[in-house]
Amino acid sequence: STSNGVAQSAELAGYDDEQVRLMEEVCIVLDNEDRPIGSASKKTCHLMTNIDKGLLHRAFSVFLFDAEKRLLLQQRATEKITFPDMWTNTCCSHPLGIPGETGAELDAAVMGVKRAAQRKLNQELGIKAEQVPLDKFEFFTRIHYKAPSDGKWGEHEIDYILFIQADVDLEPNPNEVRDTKYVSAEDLKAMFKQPELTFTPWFKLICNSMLFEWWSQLGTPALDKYKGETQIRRM
Ligand code: DMA
Ligand code: MN
Repeated sequence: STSNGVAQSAELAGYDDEQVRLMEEVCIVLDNEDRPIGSASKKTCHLMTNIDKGLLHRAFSVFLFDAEKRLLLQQRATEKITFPDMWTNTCCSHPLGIPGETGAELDAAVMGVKRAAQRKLNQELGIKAEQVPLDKFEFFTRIHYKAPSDGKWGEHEIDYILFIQADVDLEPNPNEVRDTKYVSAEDLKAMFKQPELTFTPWFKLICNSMLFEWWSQLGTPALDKYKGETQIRRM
């Protein structure tokens, strides 16, 4: 019942049916400068055998803050094929090779990831599009990073970092999200000290570099200087 037969069923045997189905999504394949050079399935893009040959794709990471400037975290569902059960930022996924989500120039690419972010905030957390309008998302920068998950699967992405401050109603999809939690910066730093909690590699990279500085200036004009960076940060 899969589009590419035996290889797919072998590699994806034993995983959750819905997460296996989502591995057929079409991701945007990039060169090192974030120029789209083709497309490939989510499955193809996340196999370490392909990543080790240099395969790179486009992604986004949303950081959603409430009116009190608390960050919404999610714990990934046990059903996730990559990085299950780990705590991470509000929502991550990929713009797809569908109308509105692709883009070659930076402005168009940013619009594409905002649309993808709105789509996935709904699919993962049940947040209605009206509560996260596209013009409320702020694009900061892009990070290029590579991280193995479990030997077979991993990430190699240019990840667009988006902030949004909005009060939202949550209805988490249990196939995607095991738990959610609003945290202050101090709460998050305390979570990092709890040995039983694990965090995704991209979230740790962003926490260890820009997050706390940006977060401390949320809602002030001083934040503006960090927005819309054109350089890609290699991490
Ligand atoms: C992929 O996230 C994107 C980043 C930035 C790691 P994901 O594994 O949560 O994607 P999806 O929700 O589409 O499975
Ligand atoms: Mn990815």
